[in-house]
Amino acid sequence: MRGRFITLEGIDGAGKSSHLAHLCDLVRARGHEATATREPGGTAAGEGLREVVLHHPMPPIAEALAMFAARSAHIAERIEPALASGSWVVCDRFSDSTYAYQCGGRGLAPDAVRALERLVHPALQPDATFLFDLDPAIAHGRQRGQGRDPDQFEREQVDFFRRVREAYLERARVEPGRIHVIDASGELVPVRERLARAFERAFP
Ligand code: Z5A
Repeated sequence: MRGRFITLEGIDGAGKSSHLAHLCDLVRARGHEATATREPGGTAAGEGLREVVLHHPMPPIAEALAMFAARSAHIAERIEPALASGSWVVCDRFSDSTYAYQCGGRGLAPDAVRALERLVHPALQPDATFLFDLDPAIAHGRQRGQGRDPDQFEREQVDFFRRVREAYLERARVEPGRIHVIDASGELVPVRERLARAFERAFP
């Protein structure tokens, strides 16, 4: 039986990467195989594109094209084969990120991203998306604690992340059945419990 496709979304530092392994455990506890992956990345070409796009500023449409180039390889080489084999795929970011960052954050017209979606994954959408929602000021504080050089997105100002967050929340308002908003404030354990409850709601 075909696996399910789950994506994690949120502004930088909202905590999604911290919960990816736990989400895979929830999937395995149901008796399914879990494949964890991320965007941009997940393939050799995708990881190469990730380096370019995180460290070389370019126009918003070029960023979107690079994200979808990486996504196209990712779908063909990893996501579709895993789903076809029955594995559930848990992916850190997918096309909602492009709407949130390139449209919400950078001002790209959503029609451009819709066109790329139709081209690159006309028949594939996540079965469920968990959106880690957090005040950008708190997320920024968490990231400062990581002690590594920020990439070009992480160097953006709080206003940029407010727009990204609003774009995410707008998508969740439009697609409440797919996008489950998780309050990502507070300690890791309560956030994990909220994620577990949202997982139960998404896959009863
Ligand atoms: N991007 C884009 O523009 N368009 C696209 O289409 C796609 C991506 C796909 C790379 O993504 C960048 O690409 C991203 C958007 C852009 N922007 N940036 N930068 P990424 O997913 O690789 O990078 P990220 O979102 O910045 O990941 P991150 O910094 O790892 O954020 P996170 O996954 O939300 O957070 P985390 O790593 O789980 O946690 C951050 C820190 O907070 C860490 O030290 C944790 O230990 C800590 N943390 C987590 N939860 C808590 C709680 N509850 N309390 C206290 N501390 C916590």
